[in-house]
Amino acid sequence: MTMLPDLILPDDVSTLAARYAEDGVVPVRGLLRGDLLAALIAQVAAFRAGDGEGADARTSVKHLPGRSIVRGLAHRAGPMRDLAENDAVARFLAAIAGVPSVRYWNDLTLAYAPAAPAGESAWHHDIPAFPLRAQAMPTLWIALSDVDWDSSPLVFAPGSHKDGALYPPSTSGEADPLPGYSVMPDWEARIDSGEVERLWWPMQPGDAVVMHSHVVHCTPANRNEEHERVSILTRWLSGDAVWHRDAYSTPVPGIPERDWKPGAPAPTSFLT
Ligand SMILES: O=C(O)CCC(=O)C(=O)O
Repeated sequence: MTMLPDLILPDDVSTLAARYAEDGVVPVRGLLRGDLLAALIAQVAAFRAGDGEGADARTSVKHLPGRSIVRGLAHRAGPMRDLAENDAVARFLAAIAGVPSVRYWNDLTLAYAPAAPAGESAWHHDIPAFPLRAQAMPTLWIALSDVDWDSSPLVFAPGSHKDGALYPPSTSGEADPLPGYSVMPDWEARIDSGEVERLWWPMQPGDAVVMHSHVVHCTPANRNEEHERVSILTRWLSGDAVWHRDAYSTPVPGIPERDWKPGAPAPTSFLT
């Protein structure tokens, strides 16, 4: 196992696990610090500064209005890979998700440009885009910059994971979802009526949340004029994971569709 001395995993996992089960998301303050945090920030900055020079099928950068997305940094040697391969992180996430084990399968880094009117991410949950299904598919989200209400906080509808409903991706624009999917509720109306809470946290670099694959969330555009809002997301799977395919599934970068056979077991490692 790679030793990561600047990774601080809380001892009180059962309290975090209970909150994850109830809300579908739980904050973990000060997960990363010191040299590891600095190295991750530097790895993201270096890849972006080269504008993805040396990008390949697994590791790439894409610029959208108001935000940039780096995919698959864990496929390069460096701190993102150390995190993805770290046994203690995997055990921690498995304990929160209530399964015997999880393994890394995907990562992305998001940078919301300062004072960008575009770039928000509408209410959605992540599961429809995943080409995999498993008992547990937690995401470990880590802030690499300060986050406050004006700088693209991650906002949750707590408990929205509980009924197992599936909603189409916010980008699908479909009034008629696929069979098995429900029309996305109006979460703002539910929040305004008091039926659902608007849950978010100000963050410092190194603070994290663990989020359930079904919990509904959104990210407002970055209104802060001074600084970007940067986060990394690593995604994890329990041992029972199988491939899945429908019209909303998106591929895992670098894995050709011929290797993506619905119902077949997922690879034991996505970091080859
Ligand atoms: O704003 C973020 O960091 C996460 C955005 C998001 O919801 C997603 O990529 O699924």
